[in-house]
Amino acid sequence: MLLEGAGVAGSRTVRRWSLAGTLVAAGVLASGCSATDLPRFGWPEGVTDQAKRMQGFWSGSVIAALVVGVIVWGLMFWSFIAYRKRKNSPLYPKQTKENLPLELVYTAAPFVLIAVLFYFTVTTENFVLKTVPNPDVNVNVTAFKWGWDFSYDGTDMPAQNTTAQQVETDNKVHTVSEPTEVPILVLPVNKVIQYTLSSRDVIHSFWVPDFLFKRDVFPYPQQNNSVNVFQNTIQTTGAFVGRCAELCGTYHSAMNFEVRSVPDDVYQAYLKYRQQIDPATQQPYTFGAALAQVGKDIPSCGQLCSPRSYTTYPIDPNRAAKQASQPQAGGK
Ligand SMILES: [Cu+2]
Repeated sequence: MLLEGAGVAGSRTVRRWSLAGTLVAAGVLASGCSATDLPRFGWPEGVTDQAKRMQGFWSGSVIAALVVGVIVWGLMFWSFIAYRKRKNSPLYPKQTKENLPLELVYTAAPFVLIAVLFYFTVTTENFVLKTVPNPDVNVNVTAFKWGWDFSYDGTDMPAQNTTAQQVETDNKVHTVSEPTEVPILVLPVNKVIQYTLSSRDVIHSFWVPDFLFKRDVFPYPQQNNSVNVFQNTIQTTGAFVGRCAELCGTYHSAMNFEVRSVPDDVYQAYLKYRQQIDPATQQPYTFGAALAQVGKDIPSCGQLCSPRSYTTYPIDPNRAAKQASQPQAGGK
């Protein structure tokens, strides 16, 4: 009789808790909060749609883990207290075994947890890796020892272009690493950007920490069957440092670049200049000269049109140097 009473009280408690849980979930949904409004629990703040989605998944997973943790801790402390040794109590409390409902619960519950985590892992990963057929911008990223060559599809560089380190021999607008200059990859904000990666020599890795995403860059991606295309949408304007994340040789650490996420009118003006001859040099506008010119045309561009990178600076290739490389004047 006593046990039956406890069972009824127990199921009532369970019902109450699940009702409370449902109410909290409904409240969160009704308030219009999205997963990205949740606390980040140490997750860095990414700048792309994809990074935000990953953050939502991370926050949800941590909250789910905490809920499970609280339930487990609650059960632990409840049993410590409820079944503690009392005066005149028997040496051991009543031992329970072969309790089928209980065994079913603690076998099924972890499976449910894993299934839910698996579902959100797959849907988040699919979202991050999804590609649409017609991205707004196509950039080709070619890595080499030890720098980057960024080129824009659909652009046409004037014929005089002769960049010493240029990897591709096409007429596209190219931005290439120079020993004294960090290349700036100018991209429009809130547009779907497709990155097509390939390497001229060894394996490198394209990494922009603020994207919370990196992808190895292989030579001969087609022959290697490597998936060398990904897309993202940058949500905020700004400058974001980029690095090579695969140890690729002596000057691996010098493979810095900068992503400049700018409003669309600035991006269009930038590409327009890159496809014109700079009267000052009689050569096509370099990325720095084009940025400086756009900064004059569109003063609201401000620091975003700074001709030099300001999130990082070139590394001195002199091996005998006794000092760390220093930021350069007019940026970094
Ligand atoms: Cu590298």
